[in-house]
Amino acid sequence: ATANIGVVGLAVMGSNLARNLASREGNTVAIFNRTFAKTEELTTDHPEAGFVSTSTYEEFAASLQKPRTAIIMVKAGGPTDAVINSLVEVFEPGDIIVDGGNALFTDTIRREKAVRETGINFVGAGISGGEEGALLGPSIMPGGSDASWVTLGPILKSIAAIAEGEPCVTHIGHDGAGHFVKMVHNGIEYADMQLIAEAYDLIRRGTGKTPAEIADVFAEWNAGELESYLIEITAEVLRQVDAATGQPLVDVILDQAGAKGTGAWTVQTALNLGVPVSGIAEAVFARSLSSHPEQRIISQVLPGVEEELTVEDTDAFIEDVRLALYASKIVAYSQGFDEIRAGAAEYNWQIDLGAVSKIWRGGCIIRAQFLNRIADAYTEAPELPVLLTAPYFVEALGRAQGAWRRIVSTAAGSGIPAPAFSSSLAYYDGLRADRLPAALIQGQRDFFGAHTYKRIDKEGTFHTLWSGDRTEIEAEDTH
Ligand code: NBP
Repeated sequence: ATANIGVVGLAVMGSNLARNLASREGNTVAIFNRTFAKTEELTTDHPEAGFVSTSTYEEFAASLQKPRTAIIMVKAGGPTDAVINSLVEVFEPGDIIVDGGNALFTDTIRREKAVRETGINFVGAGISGGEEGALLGPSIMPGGSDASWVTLGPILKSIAAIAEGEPCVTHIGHDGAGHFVKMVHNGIEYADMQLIAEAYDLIRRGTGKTPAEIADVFAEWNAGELESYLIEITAEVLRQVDAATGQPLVDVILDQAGAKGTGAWTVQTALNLGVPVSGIAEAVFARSLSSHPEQRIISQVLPGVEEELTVEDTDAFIEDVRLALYASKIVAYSQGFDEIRAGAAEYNWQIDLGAVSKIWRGGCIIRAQFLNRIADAYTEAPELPVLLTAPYFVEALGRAQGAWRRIVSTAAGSGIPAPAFSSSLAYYDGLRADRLPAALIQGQRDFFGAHTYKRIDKEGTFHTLWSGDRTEIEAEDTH
């Protein structure tokens, strides 16, 4: 046995992660892939890595020092189960199997339980940062047991991105906690991308600026409070010119957004938990709407507004869009952290929300300056019920709300869809409202289903005899 760590699955993520591991002092990396040709190719292409190439699971296990540690980077779902089953056969109690793929957290909970029964440790670890992150330093969100973390922690810290001197990895919580947090990370990523896209669309349609000119706007924003990887790459994409046509690339890309499912998982899970992640949901739905061309052709018969948006003061409008984007972004992150808080309560995970925001500052797709503010908020008030009520965000929202309202009403008045901007504002106003029309909904529910209601002026549960004499009676609480 010569290797201290192994990687199974050598597609783009696994290869890069294996190379990252091999580049760190003291690591010898055993590699295995179902199709051996890829293992050979990686070994040949990267002699500097000193990989221990293996062609069977038995050989892979024999090459690892005990307790063995192996990271799986294969397609989520059935392939992951197949690899886990093969490793369980050749590993021994005390060994550690890490799934670094994008597993659904409930699968991770199931797998952790099943593997634990064999005495082998199983850790579901969310890894973000795409192929470049895997190679140079991703943000890593491991779940699993405290015992596994003792062994795994130093290895993961050595390969993670570094943000402000700290490695972007922390033990998130037990069993599926890491994959849960990675899922919400991706949900927030969907919202962030949709908000940026809406900002671009409004500026383009409102000011007539070219994509290259709008790239300059984003580059400028990237020097301020919106500084983030997604804003930075937005400028790059907008500046790109298509070699074949000479057009801005963004104008020749088909406007139908794809998705691999983690955004939908975030929303499905939030629905189950009863957490209003409306901004994230709108971002997922906006991608679905875009990818139904048959419905969008039909929609050409739908009447719109007479006049196109024309903006008088371009600079002021762009500043309004920037503030609307910032405020909506605060809402999206607040909703995402709310989902993590609710998930932790539901699944009994002790998740340090401040630590989560810190490990997202580097390596991952949503890395941003702004995450420092979130970390500060949770340091000051770890039990904060809603992130956006932290003093810093209250001030920022107060500063932005005028612009935010102007932009949402401009979009509606001009027939420009801005679903994430609009729903974020509606969420904000929902939280602010002294009274919500939920009272009327309770009345309706009581009318047709005798679902009962509470009163603001006395204890108890009540029902109005709607089909009788409409007097009120005390009732059993049926919600
Ligand atoms: P893929 O998701 O494309 O998976 C390809 C790998 O899975 C290959 O090594 C393939 O082996 C292996 N595999 C399959 Br498919 N079925 C198998 C089976 N039954 N038994 C053993 N191996 C099997 O690779 P990827 O894009 O590198 O992603 C790896 C994981 O990382 C995924 O879970 C993904 O969701 C996650 N992730 C990806 C990114 C990204 O930016 N791509 C970012 C973050 C996380 P073969 O060579 O023999 O076909």
